[in-house]
Amino acid sequence: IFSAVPLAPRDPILGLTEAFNADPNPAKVNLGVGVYQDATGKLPLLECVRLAEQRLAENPKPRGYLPIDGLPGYVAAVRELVFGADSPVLRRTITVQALGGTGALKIGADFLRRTAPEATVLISNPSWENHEALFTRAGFSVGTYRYYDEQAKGVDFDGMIADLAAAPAGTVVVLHACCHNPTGYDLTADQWATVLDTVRAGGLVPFLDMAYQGFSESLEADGAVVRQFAESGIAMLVATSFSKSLSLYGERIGALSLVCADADEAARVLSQDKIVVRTNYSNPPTHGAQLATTVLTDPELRALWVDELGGMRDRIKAMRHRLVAGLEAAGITDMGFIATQVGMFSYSGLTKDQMVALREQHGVYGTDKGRICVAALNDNNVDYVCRAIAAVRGA
Ligand code: PLP
Ligand code: TYF
Repeated sequence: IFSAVPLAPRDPILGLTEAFNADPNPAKVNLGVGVYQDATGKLPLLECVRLAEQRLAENPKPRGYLPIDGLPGYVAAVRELVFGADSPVLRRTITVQALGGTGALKIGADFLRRTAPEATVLISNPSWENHEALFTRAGFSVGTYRYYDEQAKGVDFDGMIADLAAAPAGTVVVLHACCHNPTGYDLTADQWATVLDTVRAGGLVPFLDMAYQGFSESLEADGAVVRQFAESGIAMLVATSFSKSLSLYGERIGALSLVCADADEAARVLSQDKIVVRTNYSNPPTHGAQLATTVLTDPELRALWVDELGGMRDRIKAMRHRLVAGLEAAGITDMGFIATQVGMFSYSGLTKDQMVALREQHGVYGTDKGRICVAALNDNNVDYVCRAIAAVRGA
């Protein structure tokens, strides 16, 4: 049965980490995968998480199965974080715990595929590599809407709106709520309002993906788009994740929320989402949910989290400026746009050949499309990266 199974290509991003790990170059720098590293180049264990873990360990609990839709306290805390504690939409919104943002997208995709088998999916061009694969595997035909304007180094907003306006009613539109991956270019508040009008007028189904809440401006500001969509009265889905914001990548802790027309519809939608969960993995794991709930619901730990998240955000911004300054010092004066981008990533404008040369000649790993993870830069590697970029640019 397995003899004819073909070898599948590696994940374009996670595959880079495998290549990085195998590289003997002592100066190597991994700017491939989107993982935040601290000023010493280490994956942080946030203090709020360490304290939450300590509290859980002091009061150990048995590990029964969770409800299919997740730990009730977790689900409630996520809903309040994403939509606001006093949001009018909570009574018609359901939330299920998910295996990271990816798991949330997949529950949503499987649910939509059964509910709207005729629908197609549109993702931004470009988008997170896994969007296309995930929705395609769920059975959808996946197209793109224009997003990145390479010449202008920004968003091709007119192109985006034209493509959304041309989409048939019922089309599922995947939107990055903040910190667009891979480009680092987000929409302005006015542009979001136009997107919402276009989505509503066209009867499209927005699926907001918010993997980086808190990494652009603040938890509140970054979540504003989700609230605006939710309160507009249209049906929508939101995938959220604590992988980055709590540095809990390996706990696989996220959530899918669906904003429905009324409470009755929400109950029916929840019942279907529970079938998706049950037939995939029955119910979610306990530990990450307990950690996140403890941090979100304890005022002291939550304040600490907001502070630590702000620290990660500020450090990334500082590294963007360091990178631009270092590039200028190395003779590259046309990459100042990096300081205007937001989130963990920068679309650097470097070509595939330059990215390959960065990797092979300098041990600096980014994606072939020119994406680099600025959240992995620090004072010890940024000058090396600047010199490497200058070398492959021929400066
Ligand atoms: N969506 C986007 C846009 C992402 O960049 C990521 C990154 O990991 C995810 C979803 C998935 O997040 P998670 O690691 O929580 O599954
Ligand atoms: O884009 C990134 O680098 C992050 C991490 O299959 C990631 O979103 C990358 C690939 C993947 C899962 C997570």
